[in-house]
Amino acid sequence: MKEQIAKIKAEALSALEKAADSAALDELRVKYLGKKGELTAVLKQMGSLSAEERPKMGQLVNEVKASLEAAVEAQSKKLEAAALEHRLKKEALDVTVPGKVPVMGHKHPMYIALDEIKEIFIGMGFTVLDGPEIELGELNFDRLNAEPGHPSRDWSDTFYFDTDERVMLRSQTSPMQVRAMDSMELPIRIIAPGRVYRKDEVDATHSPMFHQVEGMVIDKNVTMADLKGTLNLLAEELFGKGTVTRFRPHHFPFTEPSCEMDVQCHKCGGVGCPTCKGEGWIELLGAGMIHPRVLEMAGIDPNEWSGWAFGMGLERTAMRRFKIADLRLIFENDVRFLEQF
Ligand code: 2NM
Repeated sequence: MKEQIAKIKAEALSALEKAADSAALDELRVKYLGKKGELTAVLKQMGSLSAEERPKMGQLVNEVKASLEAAVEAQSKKLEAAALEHRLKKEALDVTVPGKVPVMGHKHPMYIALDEIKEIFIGMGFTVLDGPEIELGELNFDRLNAEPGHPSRDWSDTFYFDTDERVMLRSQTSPMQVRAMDSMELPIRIIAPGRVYRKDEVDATHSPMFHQVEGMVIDKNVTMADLKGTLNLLAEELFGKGTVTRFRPHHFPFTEPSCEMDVQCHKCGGVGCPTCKGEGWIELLGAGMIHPRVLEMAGIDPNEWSGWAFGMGLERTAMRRFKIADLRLIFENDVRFLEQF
């Protein structure tokens, strides 16, 4: 019997040491130490022993049982440690691997130009206004002295929402000037950049949606000299110190007198070249003294207050600023083009 126990012990210890995982280990535990296990089977044979032998053998079995339990415990610890080691290796994170550089977008050239224009006017105390693109015909036309029948009100030029021409896509940002006159305290100095809509076919210089910056000053004793001084400063800030400008008479329904401002071509200095199409001058904006009727309709007394206003196309300004030949490039958002700015 002694030999049988010794054999079980040797066999069990060797098997336990080789258990590859916790399931195999558990199986071995049951096989040797379980209720129906080999040691229990030996204990059941104790009845055949003499009274002196029995306690000795009982003690031996208990010792073997204890050492096997210890071996199970030790192997279990070993397997756990190995599993942890394996997981740590598998889930290791190499923090020294270089990251993927994210592709950074950047400002669209037209918005670079707009931000420059905003900075120039903010520096002179102007407030930047934003407003609705879906506008009332009343604010877009009537309140700006464009009478019924005025060519700009034609259905071939304007996107109306209804047959009585009450609601439309704004064709200029001037309705924001009307909103400013209606809601702000005098004096007023504002600019209103934004999208405007006109029924034009797409080509190198036209788009049914484009961007404008308009601006307005209303104060006491404001004259054409203020208009010229301010817009000359804008031209110099945008195109460089010493930029030469000229003002030509023009007509707008909302200003009187009205003018257009040209910038002398920076390429040829006014001689004429492809950039200015041989003209020597490049048209930059329209402007004028706010028509007394426009002030009156806003409840502003034209005998007490006067003002000037201007409007410029943002795409065309950006095209000039960055020497872009085709308007469509501004809208296509081809990154190969945009990356150049
Ligand atoms: C232009 C040209 C000239 C203009 C006038 C006004 C208002 F509301 F004050 F009367 N806003 N914008 C104006 C004047 C716009 O765009 C070429």
